[in-house]
Amino acid sequence: MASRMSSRIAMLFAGLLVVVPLASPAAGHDPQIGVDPSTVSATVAPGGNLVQGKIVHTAEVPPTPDVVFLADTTGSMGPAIANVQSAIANIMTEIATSQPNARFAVAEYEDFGCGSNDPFLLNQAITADQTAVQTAVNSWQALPGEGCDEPESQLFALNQLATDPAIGFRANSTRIIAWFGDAPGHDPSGGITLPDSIDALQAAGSRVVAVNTPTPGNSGLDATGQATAITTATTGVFLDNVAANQVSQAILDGIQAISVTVTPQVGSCDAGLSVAFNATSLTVESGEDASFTETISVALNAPQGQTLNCTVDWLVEGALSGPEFVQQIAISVPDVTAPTAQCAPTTNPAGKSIPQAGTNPQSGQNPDGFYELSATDNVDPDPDIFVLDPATGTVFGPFDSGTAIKYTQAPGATPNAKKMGSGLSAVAWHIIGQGDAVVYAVDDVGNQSTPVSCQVPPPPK
Ligand SMILES: [Ca+2]
Ligand SMILES: [Ca+2]
Ligand SMILES: [Ca+2]
Repeated sequence: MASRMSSRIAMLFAGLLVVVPLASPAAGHDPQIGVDPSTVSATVAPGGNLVQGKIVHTAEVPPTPDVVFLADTTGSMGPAIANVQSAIANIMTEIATSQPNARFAVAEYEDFGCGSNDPFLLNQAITADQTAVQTAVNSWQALPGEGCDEPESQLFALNQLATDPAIGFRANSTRIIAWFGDAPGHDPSGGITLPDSIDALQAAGSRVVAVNTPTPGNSGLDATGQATAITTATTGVFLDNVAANQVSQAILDGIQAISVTVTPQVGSCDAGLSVAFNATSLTVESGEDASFTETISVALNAPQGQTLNCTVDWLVEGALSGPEFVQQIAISVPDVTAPTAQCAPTTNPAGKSIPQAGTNPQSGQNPDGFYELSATDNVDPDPDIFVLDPATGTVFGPFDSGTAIKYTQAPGATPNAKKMGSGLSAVAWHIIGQGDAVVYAVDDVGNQSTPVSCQVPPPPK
């Protein structure tokens, strides 16, 4: 607002000074950012799942910030402007420490129809050059009489910041307007109403941090509810009744209090693996933690004996801020499927087919059976095959798939196995047992097949 009696204002201002303790720096905030844990390595059976907590530590400042410092530079604003001029370097350091790609711009407003006053002035477009920003902020002047009547032109100024390409916002930045003043705005101002201004700010995706600093004789930034309406509509922050010597701290506090939305985005997952979350997204104050519950599921038909991989990008404000926000999932799916064993009649070493083993003990067939042992498994290319004499419990093996055996059922005999012949084409073993042979296979993780019988006819009469 205007001020023609600066000495009187200064006295009144001094009487209103409130000592506010400096905020302790980032108390309680974990300096680590990113998703925790960032890797998941586990074994989950087909049809199973793994449920675990997932914490996303957000940075103190929203990602890729483009921050515009916007000041009411009319007559009453001198002490607040002086405070910001003295601390702007520290504000930028704090912001850039959290987000090294931060950029800044500087603008001011006074009023329409008030002499040479600027209803809006872009002092410095978006830049990474902090010295240029300091210089621009230093150019702010609150001269006695500037502003004329109490309301000023902030609605017009905010609309300009939302719509003028000259500001230079980056395409994927978090647009933050850090605005401080002591008086409400004309509505309309330069033809811009409060709803016009809000619409433009929303369309631009700008977040407004508003700091109201009381000065004598002024009704405040939010006197007509504009600051509340604008900060609410832009998911910003309103800080009320901030003493002039605390405005810079309030600007920083407000920027660090802007909410951010954290959204898990599942990248490419191997077939059979899926990831779900208890919430599509969560919104927290920047610098705070977003706590999700993650459920990793392995499909019943997932490939066994393999490690399935998946990545999850934890987006903050819709963008991936860095590798700390990428989660890697590696799920080992165990082989839970038993092999299948076969005991197929084969030829004797002379190449002569033997009669099929009969079920009729009186059939008079050959007492010896020639069999090829074989097994197949979903994972193990070479399951172990065992031959069991169920009458005595004697187990022979392991044998490789493709092994040919001669099995003789000899009730009363001592079970034994003798190597015979050589080479895969020959019958490799002669096994004697008291009962019909039973064959089963075991894969390399211990799954055991259903046993199959190799029926041997009793000796002919
Ligand atoms: Ca001025
Ligand atoms: Ca005015
Ligand atoms: Ca298996």
